[in-house]
Amino acid sequence: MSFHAFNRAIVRTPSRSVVDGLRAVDVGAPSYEGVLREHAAYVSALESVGVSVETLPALDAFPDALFVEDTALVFRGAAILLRPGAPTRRGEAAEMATTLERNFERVLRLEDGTAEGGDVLTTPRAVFIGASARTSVAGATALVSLLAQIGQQGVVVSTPPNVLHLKSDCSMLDEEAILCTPRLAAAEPFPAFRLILTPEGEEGAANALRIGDAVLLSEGYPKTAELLAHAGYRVAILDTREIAKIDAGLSCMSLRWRA
Ligand code: CIR
Repeated sequence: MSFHAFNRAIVRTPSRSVVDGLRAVDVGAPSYEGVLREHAAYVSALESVGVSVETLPALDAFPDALFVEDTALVFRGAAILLRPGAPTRRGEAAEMATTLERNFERVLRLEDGTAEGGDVLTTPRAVFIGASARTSVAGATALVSLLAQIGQQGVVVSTPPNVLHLKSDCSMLDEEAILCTPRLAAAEPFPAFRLILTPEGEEGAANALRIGDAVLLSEGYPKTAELLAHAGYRVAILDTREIAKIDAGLSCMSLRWRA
């Protein structure tokens, strides 16, 4: 069974408050209707590759709560509830707890430091955790211990400076290959993997999502799309214009696993 053959996912409906979502640079608020549209297309893309999607209700108190990836790590039979580093997002983890308990036999909890799922790249060999402004070294270190309890090897690496999350700059393409920005690749964080580098000016394409036989890629990165198609991947393009205004891409809107 291949590594990306996920068949279950959890997503959360965007709330009207998404217009107040966090952003590093303010290029204007996303439109609520636009975010809803992008989210619906994303869910359809997951379903089209055979994923059964559980949709949680919108949380108006948490503008960024649709980015469920940041609240937890999920594996077959086990999940880890995280502690988001953004103060306005901390409460999102508690909102995910009962859903995890319903879906996983074991649910561990991060108790020290902070960590967001966007900083975690799960691969067949190791789980890479990027220390960042959102994921503290204490959080990353505590996460390594929790991962060991469920038979996973955690490796702490650095998220490049001024980059939101580790996975803003990389994503798994298959068991052996990672799509990666040159600035992250320069630190050689993934020595055992083949890297496909994003072309200059297309760093935003790196937060792609391999799911089933498709690589979901944000619209607006034609060189990356061509590169991946040429390398033999089936590329499915999704519009992320509105969520990109609040620094989001394709991995962040779901928690995915093979049940
Ligand atoms: C944030 O700053 O937390 C949100 N506006 C975007 C989170 C994106 N999360 C992700 O890529 N895992």
